[in-house]
Amino acid sequence: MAEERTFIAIKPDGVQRGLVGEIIKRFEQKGFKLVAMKFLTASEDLLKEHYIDLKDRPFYAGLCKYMHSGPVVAMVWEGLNAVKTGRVMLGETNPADSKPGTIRGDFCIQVGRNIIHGSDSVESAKKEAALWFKPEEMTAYKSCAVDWIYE
Ligand code: IDP
Ligand code: MG
Repeated sequence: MAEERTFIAIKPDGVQRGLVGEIIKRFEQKGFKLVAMKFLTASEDLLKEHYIDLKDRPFYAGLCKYMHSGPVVAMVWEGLNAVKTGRVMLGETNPADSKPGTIRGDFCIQVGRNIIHGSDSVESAKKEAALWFKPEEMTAYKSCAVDWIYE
């Protein structure tokens, strides 16, 4: 159970606004384990595939363009309920509905510039991690804090 993984990406606006450290800090401090991370400007093909479920939405093209407009920080984080808890830490899709204390609630205003992505299910987390990372880019190590985070 503590091995559940979620795919998190700091979007180009989060990078440009200097929020990379703040966002990584929140996942580290929560107790989640960093499994994989890279900094890249994602190709349009990768982004179209990443958001393929939204291909019929009117904002799909603009979303892919926004995500391609600069570098992103792609990450895989691991821990108990990492997917669901990750989504709680992000806040609602629309920052206007996100509570203070969440990443979107604290740092952004509009849905089209909501600074961070997080997988919405264990299944999509697996798909997304495999899309963004090669198997050899996923690390394997034991966190020294694990026995102090889990009972
Ligand atoms: P999520 O990121 O919270 O999972 P999704 O519905 O999967 O939300 O949408 C993916 C992304 O598409 C959102 O994070 C946001 O960047 C963008 N998006 C969603 N709805 C709109 C919209 O109405 N206008 C513009 N962009 C949107
Ligand atoms: Mg989504």
